[in-house]
Amino acid sequence: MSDILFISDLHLSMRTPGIAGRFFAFLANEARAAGELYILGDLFEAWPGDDAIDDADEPCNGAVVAALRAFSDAGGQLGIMPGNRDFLLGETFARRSGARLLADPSVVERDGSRLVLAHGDALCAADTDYQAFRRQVRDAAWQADFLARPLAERKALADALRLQSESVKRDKPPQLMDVTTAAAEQLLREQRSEPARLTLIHGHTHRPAEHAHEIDGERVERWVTADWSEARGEYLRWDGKTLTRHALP
Ligand SMILES: [Mn+2]
Repeated sequence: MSDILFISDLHLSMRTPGIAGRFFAFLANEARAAGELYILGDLFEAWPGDDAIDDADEPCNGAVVAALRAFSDAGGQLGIMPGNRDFLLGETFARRSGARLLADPSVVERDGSRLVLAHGDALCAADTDYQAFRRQVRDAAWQADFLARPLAERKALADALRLQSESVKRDKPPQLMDVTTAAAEQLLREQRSEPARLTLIHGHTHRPAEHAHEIDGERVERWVTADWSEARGEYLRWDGKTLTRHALP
């Protein structure tokens, strides 16, 4: 029985070579030894479309796809969920990296357990402005219109959106940008299927923690993955029974 590893929120870009270096080492070592890796959103800081893989101005993108490909070519099972930063990860990216693109939410059933996987942004239900924005950019017509623009224009738009979202975030109360208990419990109720034991794993909030919920009398754990920085990274390991949290220096 192989282990499953979970990471999220690396926010890879040219500006953070330390994170990319740690990720490449993690793929070649811990992830390859485990054999199965799920990336739960925001692997990239921004993703203007799959033609970004070959963008000569962003060599980090192609290097990441090559490292993912090396992992999957070596037999590694790779599932990647788009997050709110890289929601335009598409089939070309999946094919070239050897990854399976995961819907948000997704369920992994293993050893009598149901692991519910989400990025986490959809569960920040109190942030109604953000939820309206999320609906807009997840709309197929909006995405088709956006992807029809030249790459340089898409990159400029993505930069503008990022700067806008960072300035809006500074003005919002922190509790508004967290997962609400109601949204988490609604998702868990929808995904409950007896007798399997249920666990929710998500990222996005950059508030790594373990929370306990009670769903119809059953205790359910919600594990929040950590974001990575230049100084540190982290992954969760599922050994078939329990989750554990591991630091990467
Ligand atoms: Mn996110």
